Amino acid sequence: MGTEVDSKMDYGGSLPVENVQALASNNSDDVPPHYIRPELESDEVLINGSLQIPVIDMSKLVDNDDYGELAKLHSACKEWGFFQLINHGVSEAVIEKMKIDIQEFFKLPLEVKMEYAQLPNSIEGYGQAFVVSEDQKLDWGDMLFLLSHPASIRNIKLWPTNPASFRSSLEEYSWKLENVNICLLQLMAKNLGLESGYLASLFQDGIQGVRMNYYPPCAQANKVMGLNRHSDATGLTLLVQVNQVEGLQINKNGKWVPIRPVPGALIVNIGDIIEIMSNGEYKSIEHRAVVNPEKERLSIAAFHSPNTTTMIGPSTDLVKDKENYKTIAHEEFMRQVINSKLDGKSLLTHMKLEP
Ligand SMILES: O=C(O)CCC(=O)C(=O)O
Repeated sequence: MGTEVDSKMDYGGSLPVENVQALASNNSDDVPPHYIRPELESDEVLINGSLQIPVIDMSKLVDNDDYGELAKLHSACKEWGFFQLINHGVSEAVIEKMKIDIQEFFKLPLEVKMEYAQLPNSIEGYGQAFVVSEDQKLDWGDMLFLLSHPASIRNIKLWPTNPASFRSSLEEYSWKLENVNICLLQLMAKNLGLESGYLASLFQDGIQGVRMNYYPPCAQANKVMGLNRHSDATGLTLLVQVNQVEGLQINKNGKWVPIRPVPGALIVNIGDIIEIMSNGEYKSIEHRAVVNPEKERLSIAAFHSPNTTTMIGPSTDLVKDKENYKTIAHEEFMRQVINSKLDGKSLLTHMKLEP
């Protein structure tokens, strides 16, 4: 495991905010006004289960070069920007160990968790992200965010040693997901008509960050948001829901679709960088996490970005008639992401070239 922090990764941080788990443990029905979002009342949420994202079988894609499954993957990336991946090759044991350890971590007393608190000007560690002003609405959740790949950028002091197996669980989990990411990028490149190694080569020594989310129950669950609507700024995100409590919703044609995780599946979504690189053929989709009135919810999202030397812009092979997005340096792109609040697809709007 790496022990150094690469100063190139210090792109900015978040303002410190109150710990939500501690706030929720007061057992009061009163929720401070800066968590209450009146605009949620008018949101349309589809009945749970009435519409679901596609399920893609990785074993069919890899072993048999199954053209039907490849076509299904292509359409999931174009039409949904989200899918559930089954038979992905990451063993249940690896995922379970990670799930158990992160649950144990969030159960620790606040003062122990605070040993891994975010440092000023960095989003790594225990705390919150994307808080950029004193008067913005806050999310009803805490997180532990760690950079996991490449090993040289890890800030190992922020990797919990309690529970004792946490570091090895995350090490193994993050490697396995890194492999799934590369494999999916090869298949997507093929589907886009690019050379199959094109996207994978940009992400091969790229940055992987793992965000572990803890959403406490909230007496006014329908008025707060665990994680506000956003698209992921990165390439591909691989997400697992840790316990049985659902809460992920994706935006489809202006309506919110609650996701029902298939047991054992990884939930995959296209991030802004893949939307940009595909010149808009694949779409990053807005999603959010809602809160349960009675039960805590946890999730683990692994984000994958290209290596730091990559220019973020459309692949020239996909710019047929029109280039739809600007091209900027990866460092500049990341700086913009980390210093913005989570607000739908606003960052991507800045990257769009005029029609
Ligand atoms: O908790 C979830 O299901 C969603 C998490 C998420 O979107 C994120 O961490 O960016």
